[in-house]
Formats: sequence, C-alpha cells, structure tokens
Amino acid sequence: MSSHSPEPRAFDNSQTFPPSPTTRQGRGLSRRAALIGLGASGLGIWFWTRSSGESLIPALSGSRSMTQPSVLSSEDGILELTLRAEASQIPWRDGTRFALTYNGGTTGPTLQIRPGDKLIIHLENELEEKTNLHTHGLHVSPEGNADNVFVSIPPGETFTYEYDIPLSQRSGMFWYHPHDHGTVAKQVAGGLAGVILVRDSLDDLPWLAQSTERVLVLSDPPIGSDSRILDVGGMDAMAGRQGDAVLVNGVQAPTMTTEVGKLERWRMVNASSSRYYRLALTEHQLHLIGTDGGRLSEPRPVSDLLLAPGERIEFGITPEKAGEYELRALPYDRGGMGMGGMMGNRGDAGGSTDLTIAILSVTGTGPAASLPNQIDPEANPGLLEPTAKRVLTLGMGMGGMMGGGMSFTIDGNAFDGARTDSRVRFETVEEWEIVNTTPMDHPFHLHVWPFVLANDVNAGWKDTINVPANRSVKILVPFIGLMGRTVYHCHILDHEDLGMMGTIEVRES
Ligand SMILES: [Cu+2]
Repeated sequence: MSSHSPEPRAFDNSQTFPPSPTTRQGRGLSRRAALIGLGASGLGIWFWTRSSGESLIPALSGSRSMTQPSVLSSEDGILELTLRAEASQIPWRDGTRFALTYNGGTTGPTLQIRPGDKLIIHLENELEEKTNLHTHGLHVSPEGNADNVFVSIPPGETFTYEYDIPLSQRSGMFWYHPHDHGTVAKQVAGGLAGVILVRDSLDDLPWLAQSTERVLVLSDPPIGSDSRILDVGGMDAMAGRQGDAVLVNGVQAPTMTTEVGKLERWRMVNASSSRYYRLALTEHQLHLIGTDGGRLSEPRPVSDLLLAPGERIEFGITPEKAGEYELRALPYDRGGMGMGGMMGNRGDAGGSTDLTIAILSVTGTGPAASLPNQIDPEANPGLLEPTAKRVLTLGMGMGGMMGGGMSFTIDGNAFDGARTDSRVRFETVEEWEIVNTTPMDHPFHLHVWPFVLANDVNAGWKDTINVPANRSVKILVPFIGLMGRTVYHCHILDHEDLGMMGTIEVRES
C-alpha cells in the first residue's frame, strides 16, 4: 500500500527484478527527458524516457457539476438491453467532439445486477470496423456467447451476449469495453466503456446504503472533430497512447458537492487506454474500502493510490470541514520510450499526469462521518496453498510491426489466438510470478478468475495488477467455479493490440 513514498504504487507488491540501478535512476528522472542506455536489459538499444511536458487541454474556469452515467437495473433476475456502438458527435465545451459511444452517451449506461441474475446484451455494431464486448472482472463463462473475447462482430451486425451471473459473484464494480484484438486501444480511447455494479446484501448495510455513492469513470480521450483522432503512430502505440484531456464521466474537472458529516463513497475505474492516475485528495486521507473484485474486510487508510488502466477502487471519504478540495492525479512515471513525445506527437507515454481530476466542495459544520471497522467479513481468501507455480515474462523485442518496430510479448510470443499458452487444471490454486523485463510499467489483467497478491493476500481481490518496470509481482489464483479458454494481457491496450496477450485454458484434466 503506498503512502507518500518515493516509488508510489498501488500495493507494495513487487520484488526487484533484477536489481537495476541504471533503470531505477532513469525512473527517478521524473521531470525531464533523459537518455538512458539499457544495454543490460539485453535489448541493446536506447530508449528515451520522459515524464512530463505533454500538453493536456486545461479545464475551463467555472464549475461544472459531476454527472452520473444513466443506470439500468435488473428486474426479477434479468437485465436485458441493447448497446449500440457507433461514432457520434457529443457535447464538448461550446461545440461538439468526435467520440465512439454506447447508446450515444459519453459513458455507456451503468448496469446494475445481482448474483444469480441473467444479463442479456444485444450488441449492435454500427462502427466501421469489427468490435465485441468484454465484461471486465465478472466471474462468468468465457465461452459461447458469454464473455468470449474470441467473438468478432462485423460492422452492421448484432450479436447477443448472455451472461449467467453466478451466486458466488462478489458485490463490486466491474466494467465493459471492446476486446477485439487489434482495435481495442482505439475503441476504448474513443469512448467505448461502461460500468457494471454487482450488488448483494452487503450493499444493503445501512452505512453503505446511506452514504453518497458516486461512479467515477476516468478517461482521457483524444479531442477532435473526426475519426482521424483515433489513428496514432507506431511510437505512440508502443508507448501507449494518451489523450488530450482527462475526464470524469465525460466532464473535465467536475465538482461534487457534499456536507460535513456525510460519507462520500467513490467507485472509480481507470477506463483510459494507457494513462495512469496516482490519486490523492487535498487535506484528506482516503479510505480504501474496495478493489477490483469487491470490498475489503476492513478499510485501509491511504494518502494516495495508483490506479492503472483497467483497475477499480472504492474510496470512503469523510470530510471534516467546509472547503474546496481537489481530487488530484499526482506525478507518477510509468516509464516509457518517449520518442513520440520528443517529436511532438500526440499521446506519448511515460508521462506523469499531474492535474486536478475533480473538485469536492464541502459545506456545513459538525462531526465528520465515520467508517465501520469491518466491511466485508468474507473478503479475505483464507489459506491458499498453490499446487503449481508459473512464471510469465512480459517483454519487448525487435521485429514486430512488419519488422519496423517492437513486438510486445509474453514469454517471447506475440498473441496468437489459435495457440494455447497456459493450461491449468480446474479447481487448483496457482502461484503466478509476472516478470516485467521492460523499462515500462505494464498492468497485467487475467480474465474470469480473480486473484490476490501473494505477499498481501488480504489486500483485496484483483483482476488487474500493475507490474512496475523491471520488477515482478506474485499473485495467487484460485481456478475455481468456471472452466474455459480465455486470455491474460497487458491493459495498456495498445500493448495488448501489439501482442502482449496470451491464452489460458482451464479444464478438469
Ligand atoms: Cu503494457
């Protein structure tokens, strides 16, 4: 868990791999471009690293209210809806901007479901290219017409997804977005994303039900008038594209209003293609109460927390006095290649995001709200004894992109959907060590089966975990509940499109 430490990260989960003073020094040069030789990495080439200097469009002065995406809730155990993916012009300042939308909104509708429900989504593809749908984090089948990333829906066609939400699905925040290999980064960057809230009896506890719940979808779209904004160069893709403005539910630096004594509960998802957010609230401690896969057993106070692409967190906030406070993204260097930025291209990575994401406006006086000591007594996994160990190595090599650039790999292989990379026996627990041999951070995401961190098993259920540059992370994965064939990948979505994805098949034998 990070507080104000020189190397902030979401969890203290990494072991140095290998100890690399050159790279650590490089990552520390957070305020200027630096040329660093990484011959020791075996790549034998030079990378630029860079962490600031990108020109995000500043927020206009004057306050804009926080909006919430529209909500669709299940009734009598079923939620059935149509999602129409299409190119749109949506409101932006005094005019409009180009975006890809679900049902025309800047954020797709929030889908509220309960364990045991059936979720039916008719996905209409009105885009000019193929697409599909992934229900990120849901413990549902990855096969057939459920959470099957190998489905590809041509333009003009409709596909009906059906998800049986198991009774074992934990209450939490999940999200949906396209996952058709090769087009994921541009479609998510264009705006295709929405939230899924799974609620159960935990959500009926008075302190939870009576608090002010807000969904905060963080995105950083490219801003422009037509679809050309979604075309980025090879360098930007390799770095991981970053957009032109940071938005919350489609609004730049919105204001949330509340009163002293009220408990604020913020459920945040990083729906950006590549951008990282190291979150802090001025003059406040944040209380982490939920992670990707649901609530913690007890709140964890943090001064700041890193939210990598794909990750979710739920914060409790207890304002003590009236005032205006800023939800900030603090500097964080995710490493990178930086050449695009040096040449003035759009969306270069590395890139420290240092700005105001939203404003909390507090009025009134009196005692602050309090959080209970215990949240979800069933959150902790108990004893997880791995029966197998597996090492996955995230790498970059020459020869990708038609020989002209880098290929992004896992265990030396770029993605091939026909190849099965990891075979796992159903109803076993595996320890996975995710080794990052590159000078950039990569958020690792496993579909279907949530995991915990090996060195802090009570830190909450996860499905996406940042693996810092030249470090490794160990996770424990119970492969229970569901069998099937699906994928794991880097959630810097350009890296996934460039090949940093592998396949996994879980069977009884
Ligand atoms: Cu990556």
